[in-house]
Amino acid sequence: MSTVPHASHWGSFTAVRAADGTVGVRPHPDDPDPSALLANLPVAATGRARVLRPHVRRGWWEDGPGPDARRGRDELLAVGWDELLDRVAAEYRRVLATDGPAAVFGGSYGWASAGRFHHAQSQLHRFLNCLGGATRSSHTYSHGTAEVLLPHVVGSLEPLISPTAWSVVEASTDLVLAVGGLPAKNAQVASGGISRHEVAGRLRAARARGAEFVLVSPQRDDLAAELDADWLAVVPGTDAALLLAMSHVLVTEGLHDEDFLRRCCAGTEEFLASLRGEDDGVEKTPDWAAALTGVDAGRIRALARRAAAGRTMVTLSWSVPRARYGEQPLWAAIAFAALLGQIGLPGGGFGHGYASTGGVGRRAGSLALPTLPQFGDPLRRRIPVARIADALLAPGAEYEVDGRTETYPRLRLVHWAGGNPFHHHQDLQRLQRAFAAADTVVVHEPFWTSTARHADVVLPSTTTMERVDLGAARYDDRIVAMGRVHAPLGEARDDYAALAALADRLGVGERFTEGRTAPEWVEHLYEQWREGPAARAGVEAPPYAEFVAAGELPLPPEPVEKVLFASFRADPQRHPLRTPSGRIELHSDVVAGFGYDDCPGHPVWRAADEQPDAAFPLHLVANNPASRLHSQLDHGATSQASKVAGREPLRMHPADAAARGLVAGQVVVVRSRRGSCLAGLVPSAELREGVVQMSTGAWFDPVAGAQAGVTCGHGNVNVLTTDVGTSRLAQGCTGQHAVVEVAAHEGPRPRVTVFDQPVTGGS
Ligand code: PGD
Repeated sequence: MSTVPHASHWGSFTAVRAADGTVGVRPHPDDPDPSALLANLPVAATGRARVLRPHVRRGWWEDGPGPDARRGRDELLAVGWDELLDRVAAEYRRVLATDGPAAVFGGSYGWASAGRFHHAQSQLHRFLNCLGGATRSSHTYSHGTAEVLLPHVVGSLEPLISPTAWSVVEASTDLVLAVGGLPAKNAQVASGGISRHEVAGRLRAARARGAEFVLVSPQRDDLAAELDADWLAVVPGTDAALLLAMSHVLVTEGLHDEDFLRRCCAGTEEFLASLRGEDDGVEKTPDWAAALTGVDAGRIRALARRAAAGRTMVTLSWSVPRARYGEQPLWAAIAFAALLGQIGLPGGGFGHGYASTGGVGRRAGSLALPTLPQFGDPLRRRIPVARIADALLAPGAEYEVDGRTETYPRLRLVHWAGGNPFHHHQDLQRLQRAFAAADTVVVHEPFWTSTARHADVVLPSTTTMERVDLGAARYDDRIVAMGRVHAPLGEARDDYAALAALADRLGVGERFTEGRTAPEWVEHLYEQWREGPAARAGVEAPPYAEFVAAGELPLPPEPVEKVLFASFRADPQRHPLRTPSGRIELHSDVVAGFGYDDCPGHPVWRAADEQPDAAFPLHLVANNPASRLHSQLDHGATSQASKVAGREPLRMHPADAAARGLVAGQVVVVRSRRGSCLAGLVPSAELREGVVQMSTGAWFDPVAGAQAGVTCGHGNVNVLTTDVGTSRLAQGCTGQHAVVEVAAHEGPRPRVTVFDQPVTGGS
């Protein structure tokens, strides 16, 4: 038996390898609340659903590159690394010679795996930068809307990256107003790694001290039951209306802080005029909001008064803006917090994304981490991350974003490593058409995800357990010496090795590798960090060999218990925000100047374009899963244990189930205007009536679906969602909501085949 320290996005752990090769995991002993997702990891070492050899799509191999609707349906051929990389290099030469680097899409969005050196996008971006760059993506699916809006409103991304520390909330907040909740499942995950899961403990301690919680969400279990929260079961997509009405109550009852508004905010008059209905003729009263949100007007009034009566932290989850007009609830939450006048005070104000990952609100280390140099992107051509299908389908088309009019480039070669767009993107049938428009799709993947199955070239990647690396993250309190747990399965190679071999063929091998092997790079990055940022910060880091022997290196805790915008509040003249006014912009002349009717110059409420109707009467909440990280290791033990009749579970209020004659455990078909999928029914009173919930991340299984007369036989929720941006301002992801109908599934039940090895031929 061997034991090896290791790290993942959902926790540090010790990998235990038995004599028969099986791998087990033991959580880090310092972790007070280890994640159940650790149990998904052992499947990676079994070979199930692993890409074990390089593969190529027959049509591409035999007929050459070009748009092809057979992508995703064609036969895959197992071929040798060398012959395949020769062909990929030839395709790179062709595309670069005819259309230049902008015709290569290297955005390659995705969470990939923990590990500073082997981080898949960093590897791919470095490789592409050696070749003159590529079209990349800007912002994220997680919080892309906030990334565009917040600079206009508060001048930075601080509320999202490093809001007031959890320890301050725990000690000082009287009322946590959690819009979108503080779901424990999301706090179990943090990009790059997390050694101690603390959020549940922080919340428990705050409650024990006397803090009270109010949950605004269509789902009651978006906040732990032990916190005794008052639950406002809003209609999905109406949070902005609720917050505007609560703002209206503060102003009409004189509960707003005029001094704070005068000193620290700009555009207050325009915002207040809009609350009075002077812009659209609609006064934003609690009665107005009650009809939209489904929350009684009396409760809205009472909540506004309660928020003004003590120290209130307004939190908005990252999920709420991930919907059409998602800019509005975020801006409305900031405006409500501004009216309360507690921004910059301990435990008051607002934060965006507490518990959306385990990192937000934890120590935000100022210490730079070991980082693979990228050389800089010479092209600097970006598309908004969630507009990938638009770009592939409409080269040359104009689109608007953040006040600019841009043009989509003609994308010929799509190169993806460390992401799963056939899980994460919306309207997957449209994405299939978009991928069909490319000349060539190259995917590096350890697993036969649906993205791998939609590629022309599939390069088998190692998993983290097959390589050494440095586990470190901005919010974590240690660096982990990630050890190699077992040898690569099949012919899998590190993404670094695959890209180095391709770089060699393209004449940039020496530049890409600088003559180092992967283990040499890991040691080099550590030593550079030890002698540079660590030494400058007074961190006594041992030499690499000693660090590896110890297994991890604790990092010093942050000295300050951060209060967001404390210095700004204390002296807005000396510490202005980086907005045009230097203050919090409740109305932005810049945004107003863009002239966007879908995102005017101050927070408003907009009804999503699609509303429930006779054909699709149910709201769907398509949120992140509890049983896996996104789509990662969907075939692992925890994720598989969550399935119902082998399908992704769909939760539905018992009254809605009864009205349709549906029972627990039944296989149902979920339909929207875009597509349909099978699911396993779970009746649950944790939901508001009229709302169903299904998590993202079940691997898209269109083959089985076609046999059953549905789009996906397994339950990938993104066959149901709409592929439109939040607004012309941010063009963010809107995957969180859709409208659907649910019915019993009749007829033969297709087998879920997406975890099987694909049927392949030989070249
Ligand atoms: P993951 O499943 O994490 O999803 O989308 P994302 O693409 O990040 O995909 C990571 C992939 O990287 C996996 O397939 C994994 O196997 C692969 N991988 C891991 N390690 C390596 C490696 O070392 N090398 C290579 N080559 N590959 C590796 C997540 C995205 O989904 C996000 S962040 C959000 S917040 C969105 N949320 C929603 C939502 O709320 N609702 C809907 N409907 N849709 C969403 N999609 C978005």
